[in-house]
Amino acid sequence: MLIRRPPDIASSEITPHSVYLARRDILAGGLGLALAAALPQSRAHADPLSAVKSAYSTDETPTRREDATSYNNFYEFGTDKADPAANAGALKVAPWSVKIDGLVGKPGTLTLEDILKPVTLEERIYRLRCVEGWSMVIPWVGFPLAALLARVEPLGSAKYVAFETLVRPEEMPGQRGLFQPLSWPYVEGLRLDEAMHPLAILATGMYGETLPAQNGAPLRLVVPWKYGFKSIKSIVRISLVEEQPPTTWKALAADEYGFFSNVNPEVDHPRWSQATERRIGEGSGLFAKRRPTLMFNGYADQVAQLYSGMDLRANY
Ligand SMILES: Nc1nc2c(c(=O)[nH]1)N[C@H]1C(S)=C(S)[C@@H](COP(=O)(O)O)O[C@H]1N2
Ligand SMILES: [Mo]
Repeated sequence: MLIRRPPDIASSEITPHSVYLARRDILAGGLGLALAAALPQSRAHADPLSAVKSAYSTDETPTRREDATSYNNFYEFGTDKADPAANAGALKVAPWSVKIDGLVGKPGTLTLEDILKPVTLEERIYRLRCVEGWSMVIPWVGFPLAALLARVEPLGSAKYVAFETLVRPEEMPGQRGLFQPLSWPYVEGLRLDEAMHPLAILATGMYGETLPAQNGAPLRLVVPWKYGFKSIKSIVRISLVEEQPPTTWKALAADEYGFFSNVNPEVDHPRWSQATERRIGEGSGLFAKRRPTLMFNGYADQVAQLYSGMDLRANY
């Protein structure tokens, strides 16, 4: 694998300065949830986060923002963990629109502003568990994917949701040149009932600020009970479909990465154990602590029923 050392660029230089959202007032939502969103005008003048935690948040200590924004997987910007932070500043995130098509009553292309207008953003602290054995705890700012899907009115024949990332080689160095680690666009998918689960969110921010490009600006999926690669970044298309859609990592190595990719400490990756994980920020090298990995990444109470009766070894 080609490894390049990226130039050292301060994170303040690579954060998009555009801001899509004005500060919103804290609202009390249904089900006793306190929902809120407050996004700063820019990183340099970041307002303190006044959002109230969603009922779906963990109370674990968040990973340091510097770690969550400098140790990334976003192969469109390179395969090294430092590449996205070094290269993603070139991504133009405004204007942005998402095509929503397939088996829906109301297909169309929505701008990011259209998508966000009717939603109330919530702060939700979720674990993101990567398949290679590391995890982070990130305060996301987002809204349930179900809210967007309901707006476009899925037809009865829709069984899966397919997602696509931007293809723009001029801005994405991983999409040009001799070494192309993946085929583009990066694609992912969920079963419709998984996509409608309230834990599945579309995030537009983290740490009370708009998403840094390296974390998937301006809109990315977060599915906290699945391995990290399901959480597709910089989404430009969402399609409702009848058949299970192709997914990037399964297309590359189907014996290693399945469609479901639920975090499961009992089902090893063919090349490594999935029983433990390293929490980013908790020591490194010889001093790295390892934690036991939890079934469904700790969200079993909420999501296990989605898979009742399924053989999770066969459906990895
Ligand atoms: N488009 C796109 N989305 C992607 C990836 C990618 O390479 N391209 N990498 C995935 C993987 S493997 C992980 S672990 C997470 C990492 O998200 P983070 O960098 O915000 O922690 O993004 C996922 N989403
Ligand atoms: Mo990953």
